[in-house]
Amino acid sequence: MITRRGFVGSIAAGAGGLLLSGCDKLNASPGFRDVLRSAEGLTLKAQRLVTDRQALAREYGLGDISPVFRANGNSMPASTDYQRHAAAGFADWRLTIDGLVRRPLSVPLDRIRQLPRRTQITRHDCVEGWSAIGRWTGAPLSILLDAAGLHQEARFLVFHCADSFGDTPYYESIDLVDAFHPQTILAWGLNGHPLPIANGAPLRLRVERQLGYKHAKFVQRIEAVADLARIHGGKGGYWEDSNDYAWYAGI
Ligand SMILES: Nc1nc2c(c(=O)[nH]1)N[C@H]1C(S)=C(S)[C@@H](COP(=O)(O)O)O[C@H]1N2
Ligand SMILES: [Mo]
Repeated sequence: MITRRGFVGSIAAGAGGLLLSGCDKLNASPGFRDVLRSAEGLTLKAQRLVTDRQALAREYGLGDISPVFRANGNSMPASTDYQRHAAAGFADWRLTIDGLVRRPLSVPLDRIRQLPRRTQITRHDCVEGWSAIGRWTGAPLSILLDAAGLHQEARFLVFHCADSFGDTPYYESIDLVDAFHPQTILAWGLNGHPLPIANGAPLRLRVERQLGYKHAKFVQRIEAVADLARIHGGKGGYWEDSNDYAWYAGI
């Protein structure tokens, strides 16, 4: 469900006071229409695959929420920069959106919280064999992408995170079908509270049609790219590069 709180104003200083149209119908967003247009040349079979991928993940009721949403992987980034932000309640945290975009953005966390929000109760499935149901609230990623304006060549989004395993930062990537999926949000709330650090504060990706490791926590930068070859090991994500996990982890 999308609810609109207050006005939808200019999104970021970096964009010189860009105004959002504030469309409640995300399917009408220019970015999403680009994705569909690019599907026009596809065969019927390929079109069906794209259509399947636009289906919604199941949403649950309030009574289904897990008493504890377990934290997995890194639960506290080690960087002093991150810990300084955490100590300050992320008051000066900004999300960078750059790469193949017309208007690179540096968006204050507050602005992201003021955008139209979406709340969804979904089940998270980790490959390690556990699941949990949580109520996520955040900004639809499509709104931010439309504000940044993807270049025609952009085909993937890379999420650069604030945490690392050893010397390697965590990163993940998705294609534009998932990027503009209505349930794909940058979540800042879990179960009615600010997103806990262990679950990826201040912003974490929810990409509900895919397995847990695709849901990047501690997101600080989103980079639009034409291909994944030059991103770290070239397979599109930390686990993909280090342990050969599948890049597309659909459920
Ligand atoms: N930045 C970052 N994102 C991450 C991870 C991580 O270690 N670092 N772990 C992944 C894995 S394997 C899972 S199952 C989920 C866990 O999310 P949770 O801690 O909210 O349960 O986050 C994913 N995203
Ligand atoms: Mo996981």
